[in-house]
Amino acid sequence: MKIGIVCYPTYGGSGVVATELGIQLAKKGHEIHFITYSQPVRLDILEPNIFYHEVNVHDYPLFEYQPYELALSSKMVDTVLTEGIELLHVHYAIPHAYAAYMAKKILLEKGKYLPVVTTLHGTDITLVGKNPSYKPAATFSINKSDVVTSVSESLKKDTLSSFVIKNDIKVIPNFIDTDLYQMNDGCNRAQMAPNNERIVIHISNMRKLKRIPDVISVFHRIQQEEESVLLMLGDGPERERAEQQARELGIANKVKFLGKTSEVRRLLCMSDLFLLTSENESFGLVALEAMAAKVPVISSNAGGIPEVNIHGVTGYTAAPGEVEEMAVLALSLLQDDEKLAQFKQQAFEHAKEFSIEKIVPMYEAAYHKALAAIH
Ligand code: GMT
Repeated sequence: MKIGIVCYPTYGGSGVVATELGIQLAKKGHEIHFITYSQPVRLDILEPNIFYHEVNVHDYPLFEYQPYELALSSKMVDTVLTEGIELLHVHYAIPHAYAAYMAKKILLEKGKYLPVVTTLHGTDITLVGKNPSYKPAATFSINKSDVVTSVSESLKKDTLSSFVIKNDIKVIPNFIDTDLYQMNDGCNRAQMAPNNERIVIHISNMRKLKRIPDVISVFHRIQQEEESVLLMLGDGPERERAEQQARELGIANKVKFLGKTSEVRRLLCMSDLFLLTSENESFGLVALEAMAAKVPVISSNAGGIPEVNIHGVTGYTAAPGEVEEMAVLALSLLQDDEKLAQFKQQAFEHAKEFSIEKIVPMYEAAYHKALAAIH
C-alpha cells in the first residue's frame, strides 16, 4: 500500500508512535510518505520505502497566525496526486483530521477518493478537542474519517462521552519494540548512583497535567526511608517549579534534572522504578517504554494508564494526587529485592503484549477496512 502519514514531528508520544508505525510498515513493504512540517525526530529518510514531504507555511505580514491547515491540506493533495498515495493516516485529530477532510474534498473534485484513517491519541480529545473553540470542527472531522482508532479503551470512552460520534472507534493500543530496550553493554548504575542507591526515574514534557510536584513529593517521601536518587528527564513549563521544590525540600542533591536527552534507554536500563503521576493520560507510552526496559511503574490510575500498568503486576496505581499512597507502594518494591525483581520481570512480560507483531497488523486491517469503503 502507498500510505501518507501525518503527525506532529516533535518529541510528543503521538509523533513517536506515528513515526515508529511508518518505519514498521515500510519494513513490511508498504510505501510510506510522511507529510509533516519538519522531519520526525526518529525518522531515517534513507531507509527503503520511506519518503518525507515537508509542509511549507509561508510567512505573510498580514497574518497574525499562519494558515497551517491550508498549507497541510494543499500538501496532502499535492503528495497524493504526485505519489499515487492510496490512503491517509492522520495522528492526533487536531487539526490533522480536519485538514485531511479538506484534502479529501479537493481530491474528490479531481475524481479521486482518498480514504482517511484518524488515530486519536489523548489531549486531542481530553483537553484541546473539548475546548469550544475546536469542538465542532473536531467532532465533524472525526465523523468524516473513514476509520477512527483510539489508543486505549479509556480514550474511546472519553471520546464517546464528550462528542457526538457516529463512527465506530476501534481501539488499537500503542506498541513497542522491546528488543531496543535490552542493553547488551550493561547498565552503568554507578554513574547516577555512586553509593548504590535505588534509582527512581520520571520522563515527561513536564506540563501541568503530569502533576510534576507530585513526582517530587513522592520521591521526597521515598528517600526518607530508602537511599535513592531521582532522575528527571525531559523539559517543560513545570520544570523550574520542580527544581525549586526540590531545593526547598532539601533534596536537590538527590534529584538530577537531565533535560531532553537521547539517552533515555540507557537511563531506563539503570533504573529501579518509574513514576508517572499524571492527572490524565490516554495511554502512557512512556510507562510502556519503562516496562520494556524492565522498570516497574508507580502511576496514577488516570485515563488509560491502568490498561498499561497493571496494579499489583507491573507496578501499582493510585488515584491522581495520592502522593502518600504512591510513596508507600513504591517503598514496598524498593525495600524488597525479591519482589522488585519479580515486578521487573512481570513488567517486561506485560510489555511484550504490546509488540510490533501484535499491533501493526491491526493498523493494516484498519487500512483495508478504509480502502474497502471505496467500493
Ligand atoms: O498530550 C500529550 O502528552 C501529547 C500526546 C501526543 O500527541 O504526543 O500524548 C498522548 O499520546 C500518547 C501516544 O498515544 C499517549 O501515550 C499519551 O498518554 C497521550 N497523552 C495524554 O493523554 C496526556
